Amino acid sequence: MQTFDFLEQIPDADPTETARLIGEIERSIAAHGPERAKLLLMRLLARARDLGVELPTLATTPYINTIKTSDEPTFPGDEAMETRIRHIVRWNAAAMVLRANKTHPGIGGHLATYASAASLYEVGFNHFFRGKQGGAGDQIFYQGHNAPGIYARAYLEGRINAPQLDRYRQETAGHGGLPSYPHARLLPDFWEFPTVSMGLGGIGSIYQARYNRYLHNRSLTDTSGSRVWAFLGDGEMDEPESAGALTLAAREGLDNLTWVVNCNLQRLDGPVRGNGKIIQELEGLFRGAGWNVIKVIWSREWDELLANDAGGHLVRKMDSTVDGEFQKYIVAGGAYIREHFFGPEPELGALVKHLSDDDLAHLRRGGHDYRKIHAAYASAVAHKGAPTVILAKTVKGYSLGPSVEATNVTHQAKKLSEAELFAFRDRLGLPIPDEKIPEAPYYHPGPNSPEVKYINERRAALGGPLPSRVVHPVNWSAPEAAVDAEFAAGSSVPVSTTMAFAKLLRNMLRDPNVGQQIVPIVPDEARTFGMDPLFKQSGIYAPFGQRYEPVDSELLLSYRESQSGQFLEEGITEAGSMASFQAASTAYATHGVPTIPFYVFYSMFGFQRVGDQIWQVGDARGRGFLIGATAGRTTLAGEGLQHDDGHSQLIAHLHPHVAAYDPSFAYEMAALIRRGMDRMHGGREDILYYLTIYNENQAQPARPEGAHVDEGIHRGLYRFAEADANSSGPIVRLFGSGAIMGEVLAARDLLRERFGVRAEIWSATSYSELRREALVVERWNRRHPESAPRTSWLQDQLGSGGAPIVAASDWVTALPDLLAPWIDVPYLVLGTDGFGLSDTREALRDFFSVDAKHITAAAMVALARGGERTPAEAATAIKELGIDPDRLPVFVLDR
Ligand SMILES: Cc1ncc(C[n+]2csc(CCOP(=O)(O)OP(=O)(O)O)c2C)c(N)n1
Ligand SMILES: [Mg+2]
Repeated sequence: MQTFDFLEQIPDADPTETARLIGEIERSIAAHGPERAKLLLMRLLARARDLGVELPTLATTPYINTIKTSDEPTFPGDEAMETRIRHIVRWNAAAMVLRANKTHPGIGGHLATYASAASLYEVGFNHFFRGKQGGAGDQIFYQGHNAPGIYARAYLEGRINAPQLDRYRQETAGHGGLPSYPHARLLPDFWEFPTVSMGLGGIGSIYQARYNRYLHNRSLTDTSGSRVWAFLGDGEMDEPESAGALTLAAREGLDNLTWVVNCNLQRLDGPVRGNGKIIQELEGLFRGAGWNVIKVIWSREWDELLANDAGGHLVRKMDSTVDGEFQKYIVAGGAYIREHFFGPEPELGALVKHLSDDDLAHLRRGGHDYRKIHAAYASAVAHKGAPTVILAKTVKGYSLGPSVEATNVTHQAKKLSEAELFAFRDRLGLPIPDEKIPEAPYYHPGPNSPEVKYINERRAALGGPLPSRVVHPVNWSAPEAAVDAEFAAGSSVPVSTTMAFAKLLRNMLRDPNVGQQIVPIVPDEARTFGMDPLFKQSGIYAPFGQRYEPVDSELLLSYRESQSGQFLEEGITEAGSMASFQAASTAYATHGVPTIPFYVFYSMFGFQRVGDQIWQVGDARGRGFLIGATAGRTTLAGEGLQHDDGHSQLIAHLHPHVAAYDPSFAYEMAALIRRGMDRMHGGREDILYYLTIYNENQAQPARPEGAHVDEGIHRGLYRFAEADANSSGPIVRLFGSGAIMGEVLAARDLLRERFGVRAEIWSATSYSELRREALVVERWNRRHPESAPRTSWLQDQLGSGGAPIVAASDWVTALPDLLAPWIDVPYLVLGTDGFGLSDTREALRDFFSVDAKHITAAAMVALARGGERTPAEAATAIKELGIDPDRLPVFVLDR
């Protein structure tokens, strides 16, 4: 309960007047009770607000519709026709799930979610959602489990055929199979925004609306004709990603955003808030965050009852009934409702005396009433200055019959008995012959039927069918040579790859070809990465500009916010940053604008923190660059366990759309970025590049000449330096990457100077890409045992046999081990398995055994295994290098 003690600190100019007013309220409470006082106070609030008094908003309002009946606009459609259409869609949505599960028991699918949401979508499709003819149209995030309903509607429109419906959840046959949920990766002409991982649709939609504004404010395209709609479940609102970015939407005044939360009061296991009221809870949450809230709780059948309830008994009962009871009323039927909802108070009983039990059971929830939904959508679209959420109360499994409707098992229902199917058909009034019912046939009234004509006319008037994903052809010009020419020359002044990246980014932002399309995204770390000078150059995006003079305004490189700012400085939200990344990386399709996001973050807080969103971007067919900065378990010294990343490269390998690279040198990084952009926008590959960059200053060599270098950087491996031809001694091959390349180069010197061993240096830019190609080759060989075996880039570069290999990196040993099946010489891998800890770089590299001396020792052992040195010589080397042979490996410490 809120306390009002603070009031005593505010001076009161007229205590007598205050006392008089309080006395009035006290008298009213004494005479009429607290309910009337509540009403009086709310009336006073409303009047004061009309008179321009700014008052804090009430977090919640009574449990009734926000829009009063007399304010509802006339429903503009043919309601009877739209109801028939909905009935057909309902039937087919259920039929496709039933048929799929009959043919393949256990294949899955959902009946109940769409059954509750059908009207919410129908009103959108018939009256609000704008298609893509003549512009980008609206962006719609469909709640994932509604997919059958969305397919069924496309079937009625003639965009999907019956054989396709029959291949729901049977995708491997190739074209025609329908994915379980909205997956652009799998059905790229249809779905746009992946949503089914709960919460990601919510945060994604907010940043999509925000990105629409960004594109507009930066004059990259006119997005004023687009609205973002997001449909979420009430259970889904528990996800931090659903609720976590609400304030951003309000702060930035995103009135181009409408959410519809389908409040069917149930999630998968049971009630969302059986002991409370989810709609009220969400109302408080959204209003507190600054959203416009519209509750659609009751259908038109309740209007009359509410109007006749002079004593306020009905509202009171609505307010005090918990969701678990509301769910029970649906299951238990009219007599139960009369007894338990209207029964306890005589005034309530009197209100419904004229209604039969059946009538009571048909008092609908507002989310099933076209008129109420339309009024809410119309009001949302007209609302200025803030996003709107519509909290629509519905019944889960609505219309599917008593075994499904509002039961606790409704979410997973995939079957209806024959009797239930007959009843369902009768309820929907569809002319499906009795003998066909057992096979749950699809019903289509024919392409020339009034229903199909109607929906197609409605969609034509609204700009074409939805969902649909269109990739507009864009003219792509690669950056000019000046952008990265300087990196080929190298630098004798030690610089980190992070500094080099900041320089490259600056150059790209100035490039006439791609400069405007680059979208730098940072979660409050630009200074850490040396990117803060770019704030002044490019500006930080701020929809309302800069309303203050920054503290550093005197300085050359000040903090500059601007409406046309290019930087997305997101604040401390990796999830928000990834949502921006998704919007930016898919803008080539959504808006036909090939923006190129560079999301730069602490590598530790990337794949493991927002991995599901990176996966989602893969589904959405995003194109862009993830830059994992401060990478490496030992290179980010001093930060310790929660910061030191030694495994994101391995996680990245598991994301099929991600090409992951660990460049050692600035020229490699520059080449990778150039090639990456070209693949994404020149070659139209829907891929992400993940580059890890480090904060250790190292001398940057010049780029060696040679085709093997050019190609090897991208394939994942090339020989950076040959063994010294002017001396003798056995040869070892050293693989290095990232900052550990510095240790590898130092090991080369140690080996030569102290042990008479010559080393070849190989730059392993991507173990991940090498393995992928090797697997493709291996698969071909496996399937063609009689043909001459093909070889991969890795095999071609290494040849068969030859010098043993030592691979060292700042990553877990499993990363270089990805290549083990294809290496036929001794292959020793050094890495950073285990938790990180804080210390100096030097100490950490000794601790994890990835420094020059450990690489040297491993090289001696590798030579011993290859027979070019004796085991005794290797043991001596270990001793001479000061390595304790019996120290336990890091990853078994403290187990
Ligand atoms: C991140 C994540 N966790 C769990 C699930 C599994 N799941 C799918 S639907 C669902 C319940 C959804 O309830 P609600 O959001 O209320 O949607 P409704 O079907 O009731 O409309 C759950 C837990 C998921 N899809 N994603
Ligand atoms: Mg629900």
